[in-house]
Amino acid sequence: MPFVLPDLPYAYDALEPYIDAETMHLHHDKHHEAYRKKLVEAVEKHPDLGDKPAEELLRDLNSVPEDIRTAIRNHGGGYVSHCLFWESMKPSGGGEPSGELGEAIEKTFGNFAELKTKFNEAGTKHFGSGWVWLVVKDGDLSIITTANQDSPLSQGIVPLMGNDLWEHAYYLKYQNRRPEYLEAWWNVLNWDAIEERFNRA
Ligand code: MN3
Repeated sequence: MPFVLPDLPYAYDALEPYIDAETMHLHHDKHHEAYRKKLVEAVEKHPDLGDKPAEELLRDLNSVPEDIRTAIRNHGGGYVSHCLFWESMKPSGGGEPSGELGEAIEKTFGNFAELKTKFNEAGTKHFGSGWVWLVVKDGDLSIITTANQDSPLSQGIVPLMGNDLWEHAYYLKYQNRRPEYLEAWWNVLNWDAIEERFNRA
């Protein structure tokens, strides 16, 4: 099978109290697994796609055979974005990034607090399911949201970190209080991983 469900890089309850263990189990074991499974089913219809990484398929959706394009967009997007999501968090995370990413945040947003405010606002205002992202777009940092499981990669944009705005990501603990979940998320961010992504971008 070409696409595997990565193990969480920490225990299911490691992000408590910000993200509860039950949500992590459902989110990783059921939701992420469902995207992975449907991505595999789609790709299996076109053996000619070979072992192309999902990221590559998403970057060039127009070259994906039409009969599976929507499936790749939805389930490939879901598969890839969730891989990035788990890696962007860690127990006892949070704080502020330093180094070149820290400097770029100051240059673009003025300061870290402003990045956080703008990111949370964008995530709160986004209607329905989707993601809010910190990305590198045309060489600069930017905050965007995408609908459903659409990946920034399909717009030629490099995602550095993204928070999941689907209710499955927060409803058990936060119910309809999405802003509270968005605020709490900053306590579990793994800035080392995000900085590394920035340095590669
Ligand atoms: Mn999700």
